[in-house]
Amino acid sequence: MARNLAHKIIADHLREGVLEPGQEIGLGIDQTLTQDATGTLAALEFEALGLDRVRTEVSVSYVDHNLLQTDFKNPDDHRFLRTFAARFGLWFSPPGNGICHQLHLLNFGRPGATLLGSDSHTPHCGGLGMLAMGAGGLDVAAAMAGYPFFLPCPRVLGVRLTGQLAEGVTAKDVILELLRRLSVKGGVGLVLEYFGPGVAGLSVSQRAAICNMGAELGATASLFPSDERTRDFLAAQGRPQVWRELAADPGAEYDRVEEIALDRLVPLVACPSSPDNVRPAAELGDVAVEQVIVGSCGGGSYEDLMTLALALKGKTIAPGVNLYVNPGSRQALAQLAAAGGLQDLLAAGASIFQAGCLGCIGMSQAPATGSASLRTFPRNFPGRSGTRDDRVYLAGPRVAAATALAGHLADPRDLEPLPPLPPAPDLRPEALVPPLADGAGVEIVRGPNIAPFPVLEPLPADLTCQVILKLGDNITTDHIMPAGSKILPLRSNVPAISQHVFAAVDPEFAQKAQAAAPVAVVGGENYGQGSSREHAALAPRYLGVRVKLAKSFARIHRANLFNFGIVPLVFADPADYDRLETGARLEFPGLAQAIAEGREIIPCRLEGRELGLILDASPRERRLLVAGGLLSLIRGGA
Ligand code: MIC
Ligand code: SF4
Repeated sequence: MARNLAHKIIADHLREGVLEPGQEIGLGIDQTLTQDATGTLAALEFEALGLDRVRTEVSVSYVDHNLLQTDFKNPDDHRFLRTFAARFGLWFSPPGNGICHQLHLLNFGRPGATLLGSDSHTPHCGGLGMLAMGAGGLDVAAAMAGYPFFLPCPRVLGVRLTGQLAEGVTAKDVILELLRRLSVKGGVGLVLEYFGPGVAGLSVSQRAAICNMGAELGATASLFPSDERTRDFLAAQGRPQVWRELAADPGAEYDRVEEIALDRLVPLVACPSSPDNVRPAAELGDVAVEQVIVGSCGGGSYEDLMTLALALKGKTIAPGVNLYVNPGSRQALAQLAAAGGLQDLLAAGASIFQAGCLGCIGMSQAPATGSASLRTFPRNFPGRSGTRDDRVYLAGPRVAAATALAGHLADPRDLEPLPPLPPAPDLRPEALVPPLADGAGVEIVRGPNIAPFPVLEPLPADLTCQVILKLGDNITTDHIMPAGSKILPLRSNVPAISQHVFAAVDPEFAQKAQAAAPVAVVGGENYGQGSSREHAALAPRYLGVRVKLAKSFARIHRANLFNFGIVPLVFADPADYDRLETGARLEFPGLAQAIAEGREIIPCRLEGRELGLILDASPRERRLLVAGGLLSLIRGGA
């Protein structure tokens, strides 16, 4: 049978289950990545598994998110991660090297391999033809320990590309076009596999930028074939030996196919405050912009930075605009400098920052009150920039350049065409620390910022809980567990960070939950979209949230809920969502037994009436819930 590439890679790595969409499968994981904001918990979780060394081909611990060192917390965590990596056989990437996804693509990714990362943009490496997926830290810790990664076997959406990108249009416009068509929940349960004659015209870096924001569609992964462009990219990175040609079999079938004619795309912009609120740049010219930032994992490659530099060469940015450049990697910055672009950016009025996530996760670079900010980042969820009521627009580097020059949102096709990009200079200055042959003697240094992992009790036989918060559709993990420069440093301290759960939605949430525990939260469609942060499950669980009811859940958050023993239930009758109000008391008689017995409808009473609530869970996921979470299950010897 002719197979698509996604199913070929899955079949090659299948350790448990059968390749049937929707069924739970266990995949062998070749490589893992963690970053500092999710990595400290993942490290503590790995330690709890009791192994002496990681059991993967490559595991890398990157420091890229928590770069501000305003007190001891972030540097303590970085030292912990450095010594943890040395102890357990991981590569370590110190602060300043760049963003995990950019670095992994350049230095470790290989076609045909699987990669699991504790960051939702891990699918970036799909640009190299690898099956790269985001997950919670606990799943990544388990993969580091050699356990399979469990997920519902995805369906495959083929995206057939034809033609070539027109002048002024960038790779970002390809994924913004898909977001416009499919919405932030349009990719749930899917791998997006790109194919067709348009693929050959895209560089690996452009392909990766497209795969990166597949996360915004809720997709499990995004994937390009591995071809001559992939071979040339790997050769330029000094890694020609890892290349192999990979593509779908001729005539391979997809569950559905979207067609994109690259030559017909126009420059696009995602408007506040959702990545799928997409409109053509040409229609937005009246929006004044005070801040433009070029950078991030999905917009800070050498090609992105050099595109900006070419567009600004010999010009200066509009008065009143702040233009910030956040290189995705140290390599990109070095190449930009060697190719002459850095000089052009400085002369145009840009400020150059260190390589890292920075303003993308509210680690500095917050916009001024009431102002609009245009960024080449993957996300613009409300308040994520650090400024309340922010107005963040997302676009590619050409729109960013045109906007910085005009002082308002602008269409780059109104400027003169750009010359071709100079090839990337052969520079690889990354300061990556390789694993030790034997780390047994290394002392792991823990600062006071690292609190012991909380003990999570098993599920009680019967449960009564009060609904203390009701929310709408597309609630993000940024709503549930906000990030930013003040809260991110608490990622290694669950009791402390839990006090900020839902802080921007209901500042009293933590107190209410602790006072009324056990409690429930109600949401609409696509609950928990966005980041992989497991804190969005663990911290509410710590406060006493035992049940979440929603119309549907986003993939990574759903898995994190199981991992930390919160029961994710879906309304059988969507009208029950409307009937349920804050303050309602839900009774779940015999809950643990109903879950253990594999019942799909979970008995629940609301004021004497039965509510139809569905638990769509595998036998493995049911065991997690009953035990109170994965660590409790493992500690209990299961
Ligand atoms: C994000 O872009 O939202 C983050 C910050 O990179 C998160 C990870 C985190 O919360 O630490 C993600 O994408 O998973
Ligand atoms: Fe970092 Fe932003 Fe990418 Fe998340 S989306 S990894 S915060 S650059």
